[in-house]
Amino acid sequence: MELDITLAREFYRQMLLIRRFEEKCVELYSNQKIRGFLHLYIGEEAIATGVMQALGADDSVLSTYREHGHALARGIPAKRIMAEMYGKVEGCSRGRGGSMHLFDAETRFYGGSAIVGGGLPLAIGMALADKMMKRDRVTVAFFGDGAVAEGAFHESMNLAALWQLPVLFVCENNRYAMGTALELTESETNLANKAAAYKIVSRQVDGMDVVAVAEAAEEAIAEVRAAKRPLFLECLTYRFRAHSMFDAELYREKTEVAEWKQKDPLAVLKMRAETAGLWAQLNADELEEEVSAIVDEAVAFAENGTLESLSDLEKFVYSEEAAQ
Ligand SMILES: Cc1ncc(C[n+]2csc(CCOP(=O)(O)OP(=O)(O)O)c2C)c(N)n1
Repeated sequence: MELDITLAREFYRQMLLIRRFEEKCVELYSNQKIRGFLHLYIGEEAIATGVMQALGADDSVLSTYREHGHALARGIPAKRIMAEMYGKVEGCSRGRGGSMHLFDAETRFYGGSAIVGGGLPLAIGMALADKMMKRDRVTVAFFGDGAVAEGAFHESMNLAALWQLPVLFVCENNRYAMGTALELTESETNLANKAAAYKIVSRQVDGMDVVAVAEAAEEAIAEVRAAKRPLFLECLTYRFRAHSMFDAELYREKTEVAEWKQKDPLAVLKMRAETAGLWAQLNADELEEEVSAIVDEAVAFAENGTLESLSDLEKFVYSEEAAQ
C-alpha cells in the first residue's frame, strides 16, 4: 500500500478522532455525565481504522463492549454516539444501550455487546444468511483475546470453516482479559494457530501500525469475498488505559505500559509519514482543530438531547405487532 498524503491524512484524522473522543468521554464520566460502564480503545485505534477502510457499505460489522473506535471508524456520527453515552433518545440506540451497545442499521453496525465473544455466533448467522441468499457481503467480527476462551469462539470457528462462510475474524489481542494475562489462561498464546486448527486461513499483523493493518485487511477481505470462506486476522496490540473505569491495574507494570506507548499508533503513523516526506503536508494541527470541533459538537448535541419519557420505557420490549 502506497502511503500518499490523502491516505496518511485520513488515517491520522480517524485515529485522532477516536483518541480525542474517548479522552472527552473520560472527562464526562468523571463528571457523571456518562454513567454505567466505559471501556476505552485508546492504543488500539489502528485496528478499527485499518480494517474499516477496507470494507464496503454493504458489509456487516459486529463488535464488542470496547467499540467506540469501531463505531466511529464505520461512520456512525460522533454526535449520535455521544448522545447514546448520555442515554438520550437521539443516540444511535435511542439511549437504551449506552457505551457497550452502540448499534446502527444504516451503516450495518450490528452492535457492541456486553457478552465476551457474543458477536461471534451473530456473525455466523449473518454470514450464513448472506450465503443462502447469494449476497456478495463480508461480515467482520471484532473480538478480544479473552473471547478465545469462550465456547462460542470454538463453535463459531468450527461452523465458519465447515459451512465456508464469508467472515473476517479480527482478533484484537491486547494481551489481557480484564486483569488476566493471556499466558495465564491459554496454553497456546498464538491465537492465529487456534483458528488454523479449525482449517481457517489465519495471519498475524502488527496492530499498532495502521498501514500494516490496512494492507492485511484489504488482502483478507478481498480473499474472503472472492473465495467465499472465512479468514482470521490476529492484530497484536495493547490498551494504554485500564480495562474499564474501575480497574487499579495491579496486574501489569507501569514500565510495560510505557514500553508499548513507544508504539503509539499515532506516533507510528507520524514516523511513516516523515519517512515518506509527507508529515509537514499532513498538517496535524489543522486535524486537531477539526477533530476538536467534531467532539465539541457531539457533546453539545448530547447535552441538548432528550431523555426518554417514562411513558415510553416499555416500548421495544416487544415488537409493536406482538404488543397488541
Ligand atoms: C461471557 C462473559 N464472561 C465474562 C464477562 C466478564 N468480562 C467482561 S470483559 C472481560 C475480559 C475480556 O477480555 P478481552 O476479550 O481480551 O477484551 P478486552 O477487554 O481486552 O478488549 C470479561 C471476562 C463477560 N462480559 N461476558
